[in-house]
Formats: sequence, C-alpha cells, structure tokens
Amino acid sequence: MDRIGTLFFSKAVRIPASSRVDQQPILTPRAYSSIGLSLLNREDVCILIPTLNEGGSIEAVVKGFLDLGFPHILVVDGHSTDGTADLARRAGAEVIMQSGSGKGQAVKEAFDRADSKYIVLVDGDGTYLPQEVDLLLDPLEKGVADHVVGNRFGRLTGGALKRFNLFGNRLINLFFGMMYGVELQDLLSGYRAFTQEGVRCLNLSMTGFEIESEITIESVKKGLRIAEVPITYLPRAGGTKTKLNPVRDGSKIVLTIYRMAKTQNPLFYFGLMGSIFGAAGFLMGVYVLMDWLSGRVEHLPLTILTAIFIIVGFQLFILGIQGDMMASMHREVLREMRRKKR
Ligand SMILES: Nc1nc2c(ncn2[C@@H]2O[C@H](COP(=O)(O)OP(=O)(O)OP(=O)(O)O)[C@@H](O)[C@H]2O)c(=O)[nH]1
Ligand SMILES: [Mg+2]
Repeated sequence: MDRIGTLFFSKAVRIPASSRVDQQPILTPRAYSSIGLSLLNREDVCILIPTLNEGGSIEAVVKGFLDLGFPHILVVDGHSTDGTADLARRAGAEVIMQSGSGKGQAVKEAFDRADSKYIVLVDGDGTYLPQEVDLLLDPLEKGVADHVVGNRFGRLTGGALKRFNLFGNRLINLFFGMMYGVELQDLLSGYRAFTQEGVRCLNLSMTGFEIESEITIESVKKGLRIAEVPITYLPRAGGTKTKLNPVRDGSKIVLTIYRMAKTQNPLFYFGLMGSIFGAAGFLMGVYVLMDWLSGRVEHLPLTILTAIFIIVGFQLFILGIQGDMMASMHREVLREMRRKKR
C-alpha cells in the first residue's frame, strides 16, 4: 500500500534517549566516545543562526558553539535594533543582514551561503543547548539520516512551552501525521541538522514561521531520511520577546501543511474540501426535504444550490482519487530513479 496516499503512519527514525548527553555542560572527546557518539571534524559543520532582536542571548549562543570547537558560525540578522548583530560579531560569528524579512527568508538566505558538509540550524534565543549539537550531527555522520530534528518534547523544561503552544504543537504534529503519513513528534523544532545534499534538495518558498513545516514537508517529498533525537528545551530568558504569534502564525502553519499536501496526499487535500461541500449540501438537502414533507413548502433556489454542492463535493472526491493515483505513480518513478542512481 502506498505510504503517503493513506492515513496510515510510517515512523521517522527515532534515536533513543540513551545516547543523550544529558547534564554534561561541555563534553570532552573521551566523553563523546564513551556514550557512543562519533567525533566529526568541526570544520565540516556550519552553524546557522537566524536572529531578530536577540541581544539578551546571542553572545552566549555563539560562544557556546565556538567553545565546542565549531569555527563556522553564520548569524543571519533581520535588522535587529538592539545591537544583536554587533554582539554576535564581537562574540566571533560571521554576521550578514538578511535581504528581506521573516525567519523563513533568513533561513533560505543562510542555506544558500552554507557550503559545509553538515549544516546546523538553531534559534538564537538561547532555548537550545549548543552542547547537544552532537546528538543531531551523529546520525548524519553515521549515515543513517539526511535531516535530524531535535525533539523538544524529549526533555521539556518546565514553562519552556506555554500550555497553549504545547497544545497547538501537538495538534499540528497530529495533523501533519495524518496528511503526510510520517509520524513526527516535533515538526516545529528550531534545532536541526542536515547534510549538504539534503539542504540542496529542499525547494523553499515560505518567508515566515512556516519555514520549519516547509523544510520537513520538502524533506518528506524529496525522500530524505528524517531522524528525531530528544533534546532539552529551555524557557526564553527573562526580558527577551518572542516573535511568534501563536494564533496568527499557528494558522499560517496549518494552512501551509494543508496546501502543500496537494501533491503529496491529494486524496486528503481534495477529500477534505469535498467533504465540506458534501456535508453542506447534505444539511441543506435535509432542510429542503423536511420543509417539503411537513408543509409542502418548496425552496427551489435552495434545492438547486443543494444539488450543486453535492455534485461539486462528489467531483472533488473523484479529483482526489485521480490525484492520488498520479501521486502514487510519480512516487513509484522517483523511487525507481533513486534505486538506479545508487
Ligand atoms: N533573521 C530573522 N530572524 C528571525 C525573524 N523572526 C524570528 N527570528 C529568529 O528566529 C528564531 C525563532 O524565533 P522565536 O521568536 O524564538 O520563535 P519560536 O522559537 O518559535 O518561539 P518561542 O517559543 O518564543 O521561542 C529566533 O532566533 C528569532 O530571533 C526574522 O524576521 N528574521
Ligand atoms: Mg524560540
């Protein structure tokens, strides 16, 4: 049975918590090997940090990665007004100003410039631990993944995610799983690692906070191997402000997940629209019929509308089925091409 065209889940690789660095602030080479993590060349890694007014945390984040031996740190700043760019530069990072606006645009610009073997994407708000970066890089180095997501729910610190955001995240992950048939625990994580080839496969267009969903959906579409590793998630430092509006950005994220499913799961995409038309037509039909049966009242225009709604709903379903067949064939061809390439 086809993986995506159904509502069944397939699992992303989940790396167990047993290989976590847990409480260790900075790990020595010996500590890494003792917990089974590979020691890769830090020169091969580029750390990308999008920032907008993160003056309260950016220095610590940049220094955290430098202290671990990562020499390539690129901060893409959204024209902060609190001196973030200067603070990052003084801490030792290369800083560029993004040419447009929004986190998504900054990430795209950063991806275009990063030419290292491995690319790490991390928020500059100090909510992620630099010393856990090896947990993300390890599956790449071992060749078992092309895109590793740091799962914030692996080790959530009290208050790091507000109850409303936690609920929203859970719903979005569930919705994503239903749409794309891939079970992920943290679609919206801001701590990720990629191989260079993985990043080059991604065709990104979102400019705002939808970027994380788009990156993950593109990874699924392009057949990248996604792994999740449990990481620590800390609350934002006091005095620093979130740029995320849970309602406005949350609905944009849901819409992005839905819209991008058009080619990946057309049955769900068109089926959902078809169900809405069908249900509206059915309800209007019941009303028309009840009135006619009880008092011989005719609603001619409403009857025509009912018929139109039901026909449109039905046609959307047929479109979904046809789209699903085309998507399955397309995936089959892609799989075959990939198999031949290997
Ligand atoms: N360059 C750039 N960075 C941005 C922009 N908006 C947000 N960021 C950065 O993107 C990262 C994530 O933004 P946050 O506001 O922390 O959003 P979040 O992590 O989803 O939400 P929190 O729960 O508040 O942490 C941070 O490092 C921000 O500074 C932007 O327009 N341009
Ligand atoms: Mg954040």
